[in-house]
Amino acid sequence: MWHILGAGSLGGLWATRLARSGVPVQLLLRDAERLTAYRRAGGLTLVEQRRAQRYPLPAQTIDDGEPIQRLLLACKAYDAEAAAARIAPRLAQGAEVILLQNGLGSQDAVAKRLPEVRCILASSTEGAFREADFRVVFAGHGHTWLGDPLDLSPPGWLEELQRSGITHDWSLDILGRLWRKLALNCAINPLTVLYDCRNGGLSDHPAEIATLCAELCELLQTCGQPTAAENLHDDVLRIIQATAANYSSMHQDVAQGRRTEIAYLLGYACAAARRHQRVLPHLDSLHQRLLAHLDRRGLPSH
Ligand code: NAD
Ligand code: KPL
Repeated sequence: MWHILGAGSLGGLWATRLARSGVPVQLLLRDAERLTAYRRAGGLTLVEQRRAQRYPLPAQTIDDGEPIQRLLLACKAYDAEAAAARIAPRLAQGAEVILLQNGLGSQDAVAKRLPEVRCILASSTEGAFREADFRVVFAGHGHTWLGDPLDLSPPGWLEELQRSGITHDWSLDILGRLWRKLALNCAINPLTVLYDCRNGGLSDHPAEIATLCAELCELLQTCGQPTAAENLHDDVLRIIQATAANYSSMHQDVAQGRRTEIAYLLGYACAAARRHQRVLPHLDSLHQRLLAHLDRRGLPSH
């Protein structure tokens, strides 16, 4: 049984695909009010290639008593620690928790809250968004890497992901994967917010991108992640081209007045540089400009 906390975009995408391949899932909703709204909606709807299909998956509140053996934590990075603390009493001996959060920082916070369970970290390039409450649109196929820096042995249930069409690999260097994605997101997302442009609009700012990539590479080396630094600049330019017509996830968050995950991306990068007493002036200035921008829009800085 997969318990899935967070019936949002990625949680919904995982829950519906697991369930339709015959894997038992149970959704965990915030409170009785959300559970009532879910039941009124008649289940979770997944929209794929413009075709909508409703899945009446079983759901309960996060405070229900049933013990949990396998949990997919599918909330935003800024909600992960509080959600973990709330679910902790339900986790069975030897439970596994899969952390789907982007960026870095939330995984350590969750692991500290749950010292008795195995935390498996994930990094995903899949794309999904919520069109309405309990209605998720599968926007872009991608890949998910899973791994556990403390125990390199793959769990037996990866086969269930395969069967469900969740394309994935077990990574022996999941921290390197997460650092690489963080660096890509730091090089692209904040600038798309500040210049209010699609990813392709960054082609007009080659020098700024190059300087940021150089500082991000320096940071990755300093933090013991040299592999994550390899060809970073080339990869950033490739992604800008390949996703030229898209708005970055951070741009979408800001445009829709939603809280961003800045503290787990650029905020985490700048804090890591400070911890290692590295001066990275362009990264720092980008962080300050982004914080000021969010503040002007009344959005939180954490
Ligand atoms: P989302 O906002 O669509 O969904 C999160 C859900 O978690 C929401 O429904 C929210 O109500 C729920 N939640 C939060 N706290 C809860 C609690 N205590 N109890 C019950 N439910 C709770 O977010 P998302 O887009 O699915 O993103 C999740 C993570 O995955 C983020 O870190 C994001 O960066 C990452 N990610 C998302 C995508 C994507 O395409 N959406 C792609 C790659 C990575
Ligand atoms: O992952 C992304 C996002 O929008 O968050 C891209 C644009 C691919 C890289 O930053």
